[in-house]
Amino acid sequence: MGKLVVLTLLGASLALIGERLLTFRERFSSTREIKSTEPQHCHLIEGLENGSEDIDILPSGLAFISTGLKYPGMPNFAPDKPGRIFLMDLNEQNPKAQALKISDGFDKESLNPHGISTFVDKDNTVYLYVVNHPHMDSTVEIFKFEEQQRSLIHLKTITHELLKSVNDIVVVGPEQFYATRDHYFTSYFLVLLEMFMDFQWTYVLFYSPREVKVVAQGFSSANGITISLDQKYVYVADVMAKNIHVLKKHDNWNLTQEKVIQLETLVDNLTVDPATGDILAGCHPNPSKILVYNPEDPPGSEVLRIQDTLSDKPRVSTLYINNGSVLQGSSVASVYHGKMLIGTVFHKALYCEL
Ligand SMILES: [Ca+2]
Ligand SMILES: [Ca+2]
Repeated sequence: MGKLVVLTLLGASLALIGERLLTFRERFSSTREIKSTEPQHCHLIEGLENGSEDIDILPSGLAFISTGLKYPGMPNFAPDKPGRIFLMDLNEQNPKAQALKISDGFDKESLNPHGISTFVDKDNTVYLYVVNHPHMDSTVEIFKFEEQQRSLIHLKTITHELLKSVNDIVVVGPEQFYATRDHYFTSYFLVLLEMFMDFQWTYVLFYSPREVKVVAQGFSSANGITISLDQKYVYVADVMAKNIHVLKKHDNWNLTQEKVIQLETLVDNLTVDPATGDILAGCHPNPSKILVYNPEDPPGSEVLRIQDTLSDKPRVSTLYINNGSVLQGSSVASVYHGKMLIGTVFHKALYCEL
Protein backbone atom coordinates (compact mmCIF):
# COMPACT_ATOMS: atom_id res chain seq x y z
CA MET A 1 0.00 0.00 0.00
CA GLY A 2 2.84 2.38 0.99
CA LYS A 3 4.63 1.68 -2.28
CA LEU A 4 1.47 2.33 -4.26
CA VAL A 5 1.05 5.73 -2.59
CA VAL A 6 4.69 6.60 -3.28
CA LEU A 7 4.38 5.49 -6.90
CA THR A 8 1.13 7.45 -7.36
CA LEU A 9 2.69 10.59 -5.84
CA LEU A 10 5.81 10.16 -7.97
CA GLY A 11 3.70 9.71 -11.11
CA ALA A 12 1.59 12.76 -10.29
CA SER A 13 4.72 14.87 -9.60
CA LEU A 14 6.36 13.80 -12.86
CA ALA A 15 3.15 14.55 -14.77
CA LEU A 16 2.98 18.01 -13.15
CA ILE A 17 6.64 18.75 -13.91
CA GLY A 18 6.16 17.52 -17.49
CA GLU A 19 3.10 19.72 -17.95
CA ARG A 20 4.94 22.72 -16.41
CA LEU A 21 7.94 22.12 -18.69
CA LEU A 22 5.74 22.10 -21.78
CA THR A 23 3.92 25.30 -20.73
CA PHE A 24 7.22 26.97 -19.81
CA ARG A 25 8.79 26.00 -23.14
CA GLU A 26 5.75 27.17 -25.06
CA ARG A 27 5.79 30.54 -23.26
CA PHE A 28 9.47 31.18 -23.81
CA SER A 29 9.92 29.55 -27.20
CA SER A 30 12.08 31.48 -29.64
CA THR A 31 11.11 29.58 -32.72
CA ARG A 32 8.83 32.31 -34.00
CA GLU A 33 10.12 33.69 -37.27
CA ILE A 34 9.99 37.45 -37.54
CA LYS A 35 9.44 39.32 -40.77
CA SER A 36 10.10 42.98 -40.17
CA THR A 37 7.21 45.42 -40.47
CA GLU A 38 7.89 49.03 -39.68
CA PRO A 39 6.70 52.51 -40.56
CA GLN A 40 8.77 54.08 -43.34
CA HIS A 41 10.24 56.86 -41.28
CA CYS A 42 11.94 55.55 -38.15
CA HIS A 43 15.30 56.31 -36.59
CA LEU A 44 17.10 55.44 -33.37
CA ILE A 45 17.09 58.22 -30.79
CA GLU A 46 20.51 59.65 -30.03
CA GLY A 47 21.61 59.35 -26.39
CA LEU A 48 19.28 56.52 -25.44
CA GLU A 49 21.48 53.42 -25.41
CA ASN A 50 20.81 51.70 -22.10
CA GLY A 51 17.11 50.97 -22.05
CA SER A 52 13.99 53.12 -22.16
CA GLU A 53 11.66 50.77 -20.31
CA ASP A 54 8.70 53.11 -20.02
CA ILE A 55 7.48 56.21 -21.84
CA ASP A 56 4.65 58.54 -20.89
CA ILE A 57 3.59 61.45 -23.11
CA LEU A 58 1.74 64.48 -21.74
CA PRO A 59 -1.24 65.91 -23.67
CA SER A 60 1.14 68.79 -24.57
CA GLY A 61 3.51 66.43 -26.42
CA LEU A 62 6.30 66.28 -23.83
CA ALA A 63 7.49 62.69 -23.46
CA PHE A 64 9.12 61.31 -20.31
CA ILE A 65 11.40 58.29 -20.77
CA SER A 66 12.79 56.11 -17.96
CA THR A 67 16.26 54.73 -18.76
CA GLY A 68 18.95 52.49 -17.29
CA LEU A 69 16.81 49.84 -15.61
CA LYS A 70 18.75 47.19 -13.69
CA TYR A 71 16.54 44.16 -13.24
CA PRO A 72 17.57 40.64 -12.18
CA GLY A 73 17.90 38.31 -15.15
CA MET A 74 17.80 41.12 -17.75
CA PRO A 75 20.81 42.32 -19.75
CA ASN A 76 22.27 45.73 -18.87
CA PHE A 77 24.89 47.53 -20.96
CA ALA A 78 25.85 50.09 -18.29
CA PRO A 79 25.61 48.37 -14.89
CA ASP A 80 27.64 51.10 -13.13
CA LYS A 81 25.55 54.06 -14.34
CA PRO A 82 22.52 55.21 -12.36
CA GLY A 83 19.21 55.41 -14.20
CA ARG A 84 17.92 58.71 -15.54
CA ILE A 85 14.73 60.29 -16.80
CA PHE A 86 14.85 61.84 -20.26
CA LEU A 87 12.50 64.34 -21.88
CA MET A 88 11.58 64.79 -25.56
CA ASP A 89 9.38 67.52 -26.98
CA LEU A 90 7.44 65.86 -29.79
CA ASN A 91 6.25 69.23 -31.10
CA GLU A 92 9.76 69.94 -32.36
CA GLN A 93 10.74 69.18 -35.95
CA ASN A 94 13.65 66.94 -34.92
CA PRO A 95 13.05 66.15 -31.27
CA LYS A 96 16.11 65.34 -29.15
CA ALA A 97 16.21 63.40 -25.90
CA GLN A 98 17.53 65.43 -22.98
CA ALA A 99 18.29 64.09 -19.48
CA LEU A 100 16.29 65.88 -16.80
CA LYS A 101 18.12 67.36 -13.82
CA ILE A 102 16.98 66.01 -10.47
CA SER A 103 16.84 68.23 -7.40
CA ASP A 104 19.36 67.84 -4.58
CA GLY A 105 18.28 65.84 -1.57
CA PHE A 106 17.36 62.81 -3.66
CA ASP A 107 19.85 59.94 -3.94
CA LYS A 108 20.42 60.11 -7.70
CA GLU A 109 23.05 57.35 -7.62
CA SER A 110 20.45 54.81 -6.55
CA LEU A 111 17.85 55.81 -9.17
CA ASN A 112 16.78 52.62 -10.97
CA PRO A 113 13.60 53.68 -12.77
CA HIS A 114 11.07 51.19 -14.10
CA GLY A 115 7.40 52.03 -14.92
CA ILE A 116 6.36 55.70 -14.94
CA SER A 117 3.11 57.67 -15.03
CA THR A 118 2.37 61.38 -15.29
CA PHE A 119 -0.36 63.28 -13.50
CA VAL A 120 -1.54 66.81 -14.32
CA ASP A 121 -3.18 68.55 -11.37
CA LYS A 122 -6.13 70.98 -11.59
CA ASP A 123 -3.68 73.90 -11.50
CA ASN A 124 -1.75 72.33 -14.44
CA THR A 125 1.21 71.30 -12.29
CA VAL A 126 2.80 68.18 -13.80
CA TYR A 127 3.86 65.34 -11.52
CA LEU A 128 5.92 62.34 -12.57
CA TYR A 129 5.52 59.13 -10.59
CA VAL A 130 8.42 56.72 -10.98
CA VAL A 131 8.66 53.08 -9.89
CA ASN A 132 12.18 52.93 -8.47
CA HIS A 133 14.31 49.95 -7.44
CA PRO A 134 17.02 51.44 -5.21
CA HIS A 135 19.26 48.53 -4.17
CA MET A 136 16.69 46.21 -5.86
CA ASP A 137 13.95 47.30 -3.45
CA SER A 138 10.65 48.85 -4.68
CA THR A 139 9.54 52.42 -4.02
CA VAL A 140 7.39 54.95 -5.82
CA GLU A 141 9.01 58.39 -6.19
CA ILE A 142 6.90 61.48 -6.75
CA PHE A 143 8.54 64.33 -8.66
CA LYS A 144 7.24 67.74 -9.65
CA PHE A 145 8.22 68.67 -13.20
CA GLU A 146 9.68 72.15 -13.78
CA GLU A 147 9.30 72.72 -17.50
CA GLN A 148 11.40 75.90 -17.76
CA GLN A 149 14.34 74.43 -15.85
CA ARG A 150 13.94 71.01 -17.46
CA SER A 151 14.17 69.49 -14.00
CA LEU A 152 12.43 67.20 -11.54
CA ILE A 153 11.92 68.27 -7.94
CA HIS A 154 11.73 65.25 -5.66
CA LEU A 155 8.70 65.50 -3.36
CA LYS A 156 8.20 62.13 -1.74
CA THR A 157 9.22 58.47 -1.56
CA ILE A 158 6.36 56.03 -1.03
CA THR A 159 7.02 52.60 0.47
CA HIS A 160 4.52 50.04 1.67
CA GLU A 161 4.61 46.35 2.54
CA LEU A 162 2.31 45.61 -0.41
CA LEU A 163 4.50 47.67 -2.79
CA LYS A 164 6.93 44.86 -3.59
CA SER A 165 8.40 43.85 -6.98
CA VAL A 166 6.53 46.76 -8.53
CA ASN A 167 6.63 46.93 -12.31
CA ASP A 168 4.39 49.78 -13.46
CA ILE A 169 1.94 52.36 -12.14
CA VAL A 170 -0.88 54.52 -13.41
CA VAL A 171 -1.74 57.63 -11.43
CA VAL A 172 -5.47 58.31 -11.04
CA GLY A 173 -5.51 61.26 -8.61
CA PRO A 174 -3.26 63.23 -6.26
CA GLU A 175 -1.21 60.52 -4.52
CA GLN A 176 -3.60 57.87 -5.79
CA PHE A 177 -2.42 55.17 -8.14
CA TYR A 178 -2.74 51.58 -9.26
CA ALA A 179 0.48 49.54 -9.33
CA THR A 180 1.35 46.08 -10.62
CA ARG A 181 3.47 43.51 -8.80
CA ASP A 182 5.28 41.29 -11.31
CA HIS A 183 6.66 38.61 -8.97
CA TYR A 184 5.65 37.29 -5.59
CA PHE A 185 9.15 36.24 -4.58
CA THR A 186 12.12 38.54 -4.58
CA SER A 187 15.09 36.14 -4.61
CA TYR A 188 16.14 35.23 -8.16
CA PHE A 189 16.01 31.45 -7.61
CA LEU A 190 12.49 31.60 -6.17
CA VAL A 191 11.39 33.91 -8.99
CA LEU A 192 12.54 31.27 -11.49
CA LEU A 193 10.60 28.63 -9.54
CA GLU A 194 7.57 30.94 -9.51
CA MET A 195 7.79 31.43 -13.28
CA PHE A 196 8.21 27.69 -13.82
CA MET A 197 5.36 26.64 -11.53
CA ASP A 198 3.15 29.59 -12.58
CA PHE A 199 1.74 30.19 -9.09
CA GLN A 200 -0.28 33.25 -10.28
CA TRP A 201 0.34 35.06 -7.00
CA THR A 202 0.87 38.54 -8.46
CA TYR A 203 -1.63 41.38 -8.28
CA VAL A 204 -2.74 44.93 -8.89
CA LEU A 205 -2.67 47.27 -5.94
CA PHE A 206 -4.53 50.50 -5.26
CA TYR A 207 -2.60 53.07 -3.24
CA SER A 208 -3.81 56.23 -1.55
CA PRO A 209 -2.55 57.84 1.67
CA ARG A 210 -5.75 56.62 3.40
CA GLU A 211 -6.05 53.14 1.95
CA VAL A 212 -3.83 50.54 0.32
CA LYS A 213 -5.41 47.35 -1.01
CA VAL A 214 -5.10 44.55 -3.54
CA VAL A 215 -7.79 45.17 -6.17
CA ALA A 216 -7.14 42.39 -8.70
CA GLN A 217 -5.15 39.19 -8.39
CA GLY A 218 -4.40 35.83 -10.00
CA PHE A 219 -1.91 37.10 -12.62
CA SER A 220 1.07 35.00 -13.70
CA SER A 221 3.06 38.24 -13.81
CA ALA A 222 1.20 41.56 -13.80
CA ASN A 223 3.26 44.04 -15.81
CA GLY A 224 2.14 47.14 -17.74
CA ILE A 225 -0.89 49.09 -16.52
CA THR A 226 -2.83 52.02 -17.91
CA ILE A 227 -6.31 53.49 -17.92
CA SER A 228 -8.88 54.12 -20.68
CA LEU A 229 -9.46 57.66 -21.94
CA ASP A 230 -12.84 57.82 -20.13
CA GLN A 231 -11.14 56.57 -16.92
CA LYS A 232 -13.70 53.75 -16.61
CA TYR A 233 -11.43 50.78 -17.41
CA VAL A 234 -7.98 49.77 -16.29
CA TYR A 235 -5.86 47.71 -18.69
CA VAL A 236 -3.32 45.28 -17.21
CA ALA A 237 -0.80 43.21 -19.17
CA ASP A 238 -0.11 39.73 -17.82
CA VAL A 239 3.26 39.26 -19.50
CA MET A 240 3.69 35.52 -18.88
CA ALA A 241 0.09 34.67 -19.83
CA LYS A 242 0.44 36.72 -23.06
CA ASN A 243 -2.76 38.65 -22.47
CA ILE A 244 -4.34 41.96 -21.51
CA HIS A 245 -7.00 42.15 -18.80
CA VAL A 246 -9.71 44.77 -19.19
CA LEU A 247 -10.88 45.64 -15.67
CA LYS A 248 -13.82 47.83 -14.75
CA LYS A 249 -13.05 50.54 -12.21
CA HIS A 250 -15.58 51.08 -9.41
CA ASP A 251 -16.24 54.09 -7.19
CA ASN A 252 -14.40 52.44 -4.27
CA TRP A 253 -11.39 51.88 -6.63
CA ASN A 254 -11.98 48.12 -6.73
CA LEU A 255 -11.52 46.46 -10.12
CA THR A 256 -13.60 43.65 -11.62
CA GLN A 257 -12.68 41.71 -14.70
CA GLU A 258 -14.57 42.66 -17.84
CA LYS A 259 -12.65 40.57 -20.34
CA VAL A 260 -9.25 39.15 -21.29
CA ILE A 261 -7.68 39.82 -24.69
CA GLN A 262 -5.47 36.86 -25.52
CA LEU A 263 -2.39 37.54 -27.66
CA GLU A 264 0.45 35.36 -28.94
CA THR A 265 3.33 37.39 -27.59
CA LEU A 266 4.55 38.47 -24.16
CA VAL A 267 2.98 41.84 -23.36
CA ASP A 268 4.99 44.43 -21.41
CA ASN A 269 3.89 48.06 -21.00
CA LEU A 270 0.62 49.49 -22.25
CA THR A 271 -0.32 53.00 -23.34
CA VAL A 272 -3.48 54.45 -24.83
CA ASP A 273 -3.57 56.38 -28.12
CA PRO A 274 -5.00 59.76 -27.02
CA ALA A 275 -6.65 60.24 -30.43
CA THR A 276 -8.48 56.91 -30.68
CA GLY A 277 -8.44 55.17 -27.27
CA ASP A 278 -6.70 52.15 -28.83
CA ILE A 279 -4.26 50.22 -26.65
CA LEU A 280 -0.64 50.18 -27.75
CA ALA A 281 1.37 47.27 -26.37
CA GLY A 282 5.15 46.88 -26.25
CA CYS A 283 5.78 43.14 -26.64
CA HIS A 284 8.52 40.51 -26.49
CA PRO A 285 8.21 38.14 -29.47
CA ASN A 286 11.13 35.91 -28.34
CA PRO A 287 11.60 36.21 -24.59
CA SER A 288 14.10 33.37 -24.16
CA LYS A 289 16.58 35.47 -26.12
CA ILE A 290 16.29 38.17 -23.45
CA LEU A 291 16.86 35.74 -20.58
CA VAL A 292 19.89 34.22 -22.37
CA TYR A 293 21.23 37.25 -24.24
CA ASN A 294 23.43 36.68 -27.27
CA PRO A 295 24.34 39.79 -29.31
CA GLU A 296 24.77 37.52 -32.38
CA ASP A 297 21.18 36.31 -32.09
CA PRO A 298 19.37 39.09 -30.22
CA PRO A 299 15.72 39.26 -29.11
CA GLY A 300 13.30 41.10 -31.38
CA SER A 301 10.76 43.86 -30.82
CA GLU A 302 7.05 44.08 -31.46
CA VAL A 303 4.37 46.75 -31.05
CA LEU A 304 0.67 45.90 -31.32
CA ARG A 305 -2.34 48.17 -31.66
CA ILE A 306 -5.60 46.86 -30.16
CA GLN A 307 -8.75 48.53 -31.48
CA ASP A 308 -12.34 48.16 -30.26
CA THR A 309 -11.06 46.99 -26.90
CA LEU A 310 -14.52 46.56 -25.37
CA SER A 311 -16.16 44.83 -28.34
CA ASP A 312 -16.58 41.07 -28.71
CA LYS A 313 -13.82 40.99 -31.30
CA PRO A 314 -11.05 43.49 -30.58
CA ARG A 315 -8.86 43.99 -33.65
CA VAL A 316 -5.15 43.43 -33.21
CA SER A 317 -2.68 44.82 -35.73
CA THR A 318 1.10 45.09 -35.87
CA LEU A 319 2.52 48.62 -35.80
CA TYR A 320 6.14 47.53 -35.65
CA ILE A 321 8.07 44.28 -35.60
CA ASN A 322 11.80 43.71 -35.97
CA ASN A 323 14.02 40.67 -35.42
CA GLY A 324 16.48 42.58 -33.23
CA SER A 325 18.63 43.91 -36.08
CA VAL A 326 17.41 47.44 -35.23
CA LEU A 327 15.66 47.29 -31.87
CA GLN A 328 15.89 44.66 -29.12
CA GLY A 329 13.49 43.88 -26.31
CA SER A 330 10.77 46.49 -26.88
CA SER A 331 8.79 47.20 -23.72
CA VAL A 332 6.60 50.19 -24.62
CA ALA A 333 5.21 52.32 -27.45
CA SER A 334 3.52 55.66 -27.10
CA VAL A 335 2.03 57.94 -29.75
CA TYR A 336 1.36 61.66 -30.16
CA HIS A 337 0.08 63.41 -33.31
CA GLY A 338 1.31 60.78 -35.78
CA LYS A 339 4.62 60.23 -34.00
CA MET A 340 5.53 57.08 -32.12
CA LEU A 341 8.26 56.40 -29.58
CA ILE A 342 9.27 52.79 -28.91
CA GLY A 343 11.28 52.02 -25.77
CA THR A 344 13.17 48.88 -24.73
CA VAL A 345 14.14 47.13 -21.50
CA PHE A 346 17.92 47.41 -21.98
CA HIS A 347 18.60 48.47 -25.60
CA LYS A 348 17.96 51.63 -27.64
CA ALA A 349 14.82 53.64 -28.43
CA LEU A 350 13.13 54.39 -31.73
CA TYR A 351 11.33 57.47 -33.10
CA CYS A 352 8.84 56.83 -35.92
CA GLU A 353 6.51 58.93 -38.01
CA LEU A 354 3.33 56.99 -38.64
CA1 LIG B 1 3.55 53.07 -17.45
CA1 LIG C 1 7.10 46.70 -17.68
